[in-house]
Amino acid sequence: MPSKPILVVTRHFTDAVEARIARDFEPRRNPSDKPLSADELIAAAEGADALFISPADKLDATFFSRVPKSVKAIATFSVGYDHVDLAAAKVSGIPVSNTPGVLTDATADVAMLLLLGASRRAYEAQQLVRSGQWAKTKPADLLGSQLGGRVLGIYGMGRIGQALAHRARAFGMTIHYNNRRPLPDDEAQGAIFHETPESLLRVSNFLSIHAPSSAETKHFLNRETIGLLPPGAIVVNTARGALVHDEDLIAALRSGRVAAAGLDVFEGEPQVNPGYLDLPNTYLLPHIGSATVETRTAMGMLALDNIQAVLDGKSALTPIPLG
Ligand code: 8YV
Repeated sequence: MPSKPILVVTRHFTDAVEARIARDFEPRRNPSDKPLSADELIAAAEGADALFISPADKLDATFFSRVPKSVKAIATFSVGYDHVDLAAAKVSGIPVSNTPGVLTDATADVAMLLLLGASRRAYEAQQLVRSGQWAKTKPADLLGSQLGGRVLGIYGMGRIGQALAHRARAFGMTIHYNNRRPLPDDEAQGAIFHETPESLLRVSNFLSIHAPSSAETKHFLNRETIGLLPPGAIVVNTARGALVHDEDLIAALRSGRVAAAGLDVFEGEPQVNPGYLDLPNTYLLPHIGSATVETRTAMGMLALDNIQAVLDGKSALTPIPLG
């Protein structure tokens, strides 16, 4: 029987994914489940056929200049690939794949949770219950703002943006969006296209960020763009922290220019700008957008399908476009 391919597995996954890894590969595991250093990843890759990585592994130009020749496939456990240097990946000739599609609903659910959590002051409300102060509340306390009848601006109308639009419509919101291109009518479902982000921001009582992280989108939400939002707007981010200039958003949350923010992602995470932590009008989550058993299993299975396909001499099912 031919030996199984050697697979470097940098994190621990759901039981079903782990069982498939054990069945189909000779795994080289990271016992600690903490992100590996660059040197540890290169050492683990020596003689391996493929790498199963996560966004915590930074595949930069140095990585691709050092990655052992034995490595024929790399799969990241994420739809986002801002941790991969695409130009260097292309030069290396190693196909890199991601996991689009399978985490759309889970992430849109969390965006909806953030819209509700931020608008209904869920953090303050939780604190009140847990601190035993509930009895002291008055009818005018903890008033939030309703979603129905308000405009939700979606910046980046890909799969997740569209899935959020679908949910938000059921809450009575009107959907506006900015995207590189307008969507066909059957995908737009009545959502109103804006040619520019600036035009979108001007009408967005609620803003949800769904664009990928890139040099162009870095700090998209900053003092200037926040200034275009209607006063008292609510901001939600489930995409990447780098799209938000933290100090500018924190200042706007302090002054009330932005009424509340719901954030699942942070620049430099797992570190969080401490300015967010003592603000009552923030609803903060630790990057749980895709964190359901079903979704994390589907992500792992797709990543393994991609690796298997490349090792079998085919294309990955969902390759990252390397240009
Ligand atoms: C992470 C994500 O992959 O898919 C993405 O781009 O950011 C998430 O799904 C997940 O948190 C595991 O690291």
